[in-house]
Amino acid sequence: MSEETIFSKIIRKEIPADIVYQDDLVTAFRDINPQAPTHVLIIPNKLIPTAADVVDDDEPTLGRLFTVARKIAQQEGIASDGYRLIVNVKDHGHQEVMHLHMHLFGGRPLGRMLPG
Ligand code: DGP
Repeated sequence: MSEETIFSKIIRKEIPADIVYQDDLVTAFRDINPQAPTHVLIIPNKLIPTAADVVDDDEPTLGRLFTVARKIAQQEGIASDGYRLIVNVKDHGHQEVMHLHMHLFGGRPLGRMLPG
């Protein structure tokens, strides 16, 4: 059994967050520490700790992350200029919250993917 994080409380609206989208499979909210003019986290409602823990049955949920990312990018007005989707995984990926999440960054040129 995986341990819940603060993201489960955000999904259940037990703590405040700027939720921009929610449906039966995923929730999206603005990052508390934005790294770009648009910085939204899109997460499965089901607790999947990391991308290394996904199973075949998660495919509809994982696909939903991408369709919701596209919709939010359109809502935010960043779809035509482009944006970046990132999923950090475990220690070397610098994942801090152990509830799988897709970062959606946009609103300015984002540079190369990795430094150096
Ligand atoms: P990562 O390093 O990929 O695990 O990113 C975790 C992100 O989650 C980080 O950018 C900050 C964000 N975050 C952490 N706690 C909260 C919170 O309580 N509320 C919101 N909105 N974002 C949070």
